[in-house]
Amino acid sequence: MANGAMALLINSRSQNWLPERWKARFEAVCGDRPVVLLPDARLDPTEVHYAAVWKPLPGELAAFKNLRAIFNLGAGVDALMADRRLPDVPLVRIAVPDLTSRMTEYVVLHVLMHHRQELYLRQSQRDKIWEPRYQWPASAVTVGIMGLGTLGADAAKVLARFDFRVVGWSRSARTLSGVECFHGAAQMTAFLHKSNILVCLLPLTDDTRGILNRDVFAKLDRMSPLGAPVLINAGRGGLQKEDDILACLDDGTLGAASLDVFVQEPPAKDSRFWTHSNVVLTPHNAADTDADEISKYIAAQITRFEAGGTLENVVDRARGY
Ligand code: NDP
Ligand code: OXD
Repeated sequence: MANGAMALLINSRSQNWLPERWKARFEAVCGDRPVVLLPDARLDPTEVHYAAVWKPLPGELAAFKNLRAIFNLGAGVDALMADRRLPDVPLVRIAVPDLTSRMTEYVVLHVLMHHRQELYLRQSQRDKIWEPRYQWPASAVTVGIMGLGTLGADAAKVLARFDFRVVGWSRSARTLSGVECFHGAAQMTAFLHKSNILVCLLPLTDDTRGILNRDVFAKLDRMSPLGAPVLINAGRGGLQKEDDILACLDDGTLGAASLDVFVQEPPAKDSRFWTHSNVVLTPHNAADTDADEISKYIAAQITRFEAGGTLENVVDRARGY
């Protein structure tokens, strides 16, 4: 093949993905580069130069000896980082305005849901009770965002525009207008002490696994009109200690939680996350990836790369994100 092929590997167990639609979108933007949806027994693996993947099986990419780059069809690369046989070529993650806006919608929706007492109001409606509680201004509540990367920084900016007080926490020092920024382990407690609603948009790495635990929840500020703090996690399930979340909801350390991600997805049918009155559960769709936007993003990266330019949003494998 003159133009090395693009292999599309989408784990068919992933819900909400239509592999044929992705193939059609890639074909529309890849010019004369063949786009092959795997598995395809006719494909010679040595002809593949690029792979666009979502949760391939561990070791599956090792078959492609002439790969030049791997494009993850999502922002989080934890599943790929766990593959010990991942080819040593640039690994690119998704960072596009479309995905960022979707995540910001999710964060704003859930912050407002808790701030505007929607859990109480919906229950009141079901019980036919007309008992409004005082509605405090956004400026009385501090939203703490863990992870000030592509997604966290945008959510922080939009929440600040709503007049929430916004604080953020990252690995390295960041500066964001309207956001009080903290970084590193040494500043984590100071960050937590200020946060009433804790939003987690961290990647899952060796450093962040299990970071959402009782010790962290106990340090959140309880002095806002919300009373008990609220957790919103749209990062990854592996970031959270799920028994701690349930126990903290039960004993009032946490007032409520919005969870989009879980250690096991979907959670077991008998998991209390399905039925807990203070949990808002969504099925890992805070920010879906859009085939149109992402195929264009990847095709543009390949064109630039083949013209001698650099790939953008390449994962730093030592950091794990
Ligand atoms: P980025 O890589 O742009 O940002 C990651 C942020 O986390 C950075 O600010 C980084 O710090 C910070 N961080 C990483 N490790 C640590 C640490 N040990 N301590 C403190 N801060 C840390 O990622 P994105 O914003 O694009 O995405 C974040 C995550 O969101 C993804 O990894 C994915 O898991 C999840 N996601 C979930 C989706 C869903 O639908 N639920 C959809 C899309 C993404 P620094 O700035 O110093 O590098
Ligand atoms: C992602 C996701 O990482 O969908 O993009 O979770």
